[in-house]
Amino acid sequence: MNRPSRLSIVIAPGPWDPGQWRDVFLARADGRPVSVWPDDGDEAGAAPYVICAWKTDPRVFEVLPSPRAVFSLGAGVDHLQVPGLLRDVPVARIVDPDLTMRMVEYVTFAVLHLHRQISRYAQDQSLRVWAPRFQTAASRVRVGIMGLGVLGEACGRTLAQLGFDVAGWVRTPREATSVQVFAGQEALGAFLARTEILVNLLPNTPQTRGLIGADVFARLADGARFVNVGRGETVVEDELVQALASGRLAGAVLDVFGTEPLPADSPLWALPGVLITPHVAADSDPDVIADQIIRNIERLERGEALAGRVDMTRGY
Ligand code: NDP
Ligand code: OXD
Repeated sequence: MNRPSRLSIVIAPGPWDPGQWRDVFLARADGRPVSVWPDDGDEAGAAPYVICAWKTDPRVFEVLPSPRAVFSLGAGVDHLQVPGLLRDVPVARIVDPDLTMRMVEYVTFAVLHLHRQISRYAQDQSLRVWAPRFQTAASRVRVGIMGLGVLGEACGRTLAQLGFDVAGWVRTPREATSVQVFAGQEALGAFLARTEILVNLLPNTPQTRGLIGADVFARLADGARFVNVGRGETVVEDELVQALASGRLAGAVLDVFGTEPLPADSPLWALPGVLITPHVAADSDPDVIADQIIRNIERLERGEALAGRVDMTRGY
């Protein structure tokens, strides 16, 4: 492939505001052509071009089949597992301290919300009831994070600093860092048995899809609670509802769902002890994301390796 001196930029922002993304890229494009698909039509990519995408209509990869690279506008790349996107096209994702810190904030909030029994106190307040309850120290609470990648590792470090007893579950064996590490299917049982607050930060891949269901909930420690910030597809939602309704899970903070927006008739909305947020745990800040992608485009133009490159056969 010839090295292009200047790449044009096609943004395919799916459900996100196209105007905002056009503006942030135009402000940094330094004369490179910028277009939005499908708004600017199928001619958008005057070759050579890259595509910057978020949950876009996969047709973009059929009408613009030869991008020099595809950039996810977020950390996840499951939305890029689509027919039409050729296997040999390099794909990169966002790995950024701004996004990581947002996730650390959210997960710390969610674990503290569950640990400090806040939904019970909120309910008491609504009834004007003054009812102090025994509070366990963080050091006596075992948190388990499924997925100790860029985000899970950072969340684990902060929770450990707050005193929680933190472990993580990963695919590939590695040395323990700031937290204890369990690796692979054979270690999953031991990891779950010790876990009182389970945090899901797994990507959505063929191996993780539907992984967290009744069997996982049954193996957690008594009184376990659940935080889902990874992907809804990794959880069997009916079995989550059942585990919460039966008391197997004592509470949950849920940010991601198999179907988003979460349908109005989902039983999850009304379950006591469940806090729901609309996939906002670690929003992408368009200015930060565009800066990072432009730096990657410059790398591509210089013939250098992309930062945040993803192995799409592994799926994350
Ligand atoms: P990384 O790719 O850095 O880390 C993924 C982690 O998951 C790794 O530790 C990996 O293990 C582990 N993993 C993957 N597959 C398996 C498996 N089959 N069994 C066990 N462990 C597995 O991802 P990030 O930390 O950057 O992001 C994680 C996910 O968070 C994203 O994919 C996205 O879905 C979600 N996210 C959600 C947001 C929100 O707002 N709710 C915002 C941003 C991201 P190993 O270390 O062995 O490779
Ligand atoms: C992401 C997300 O993957 O927002 O960045 O979920």
